Amino acid sequence: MAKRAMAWAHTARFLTTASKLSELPVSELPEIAFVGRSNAGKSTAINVLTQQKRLAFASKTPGRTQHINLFELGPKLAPDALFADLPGYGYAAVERSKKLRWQEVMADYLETRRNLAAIVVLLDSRLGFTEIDRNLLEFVSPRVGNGSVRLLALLTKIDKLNRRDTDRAVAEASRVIEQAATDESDFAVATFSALSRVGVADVALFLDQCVHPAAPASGAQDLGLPASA
Ligand SMILES: Nc1nc2c(ncn2[C@@H]2O[C@H](COP(=O)(O)OP(=O)(O)O)[C@@H](O)[C@H]2O)c(=O)[nH]1
Ligand SMILES: [Mg+2]
Repeated sequence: MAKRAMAWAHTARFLTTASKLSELPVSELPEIAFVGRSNAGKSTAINVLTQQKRLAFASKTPGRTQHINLFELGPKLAPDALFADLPGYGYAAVERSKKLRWQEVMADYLETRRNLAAIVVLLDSRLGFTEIDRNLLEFVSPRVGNGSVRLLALLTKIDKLNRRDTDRAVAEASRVIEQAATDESDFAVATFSALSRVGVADVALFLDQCVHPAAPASGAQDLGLPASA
């Protein structure tokens, strides 16, 4: 199962980039949005998940990618899903006016994008949900709560934490989600490391099942646990 899900994730290819919502193509394909603070490890995670080194530019300069980048997945002639890489938020050095504009674009996107099927929130496992991530969680929880959108909180850079701190980070993230969630079954927490590749298969499975819900569900139940950390 994981193998098939990972092979599917590897089919990702660049589709288009947009600096505002009106530039995004309307699509009926289920779309998975990747969001997170600048430097949370979003670009790295997308690159590892799709096994493509520079698909989402892992920029050394946080806050730079101020566009929504769309990637297409599935067979070339019959694409079955889209990934949307949203700009990182919370980077202090970004000009205030630009920041506000981007918060608006992102809020609009998360609220109105019709084909949105899942949101992956990337969190540096050493920081967990910061205030700005909690705001985002609260903002999207109505859409997640009504069952149309699923949410995965991904604790990144888990290689930086020992076992005990990993357990603590997972418990804390789960607690935050429980507070925001109306229906917990739409939320999941997973650990991730681009270095050790912990969680790569779990994320692929989660996303694959969001997009292909008829597929057998083995493995998805493990997502709440810091499995192989
Ligand atoms: N140790 C470790 N470092 C990571 C991991 N993922 C990302 N990083 C580092 O964290 C920094 C930010 O990563 P990046 O993917 O550019 O973050 P983004 O701003 O969210 O796109 C970079 O220096 C990465 O090398 C990980 O799994 N483990
Ligand atoms: Mg990035």
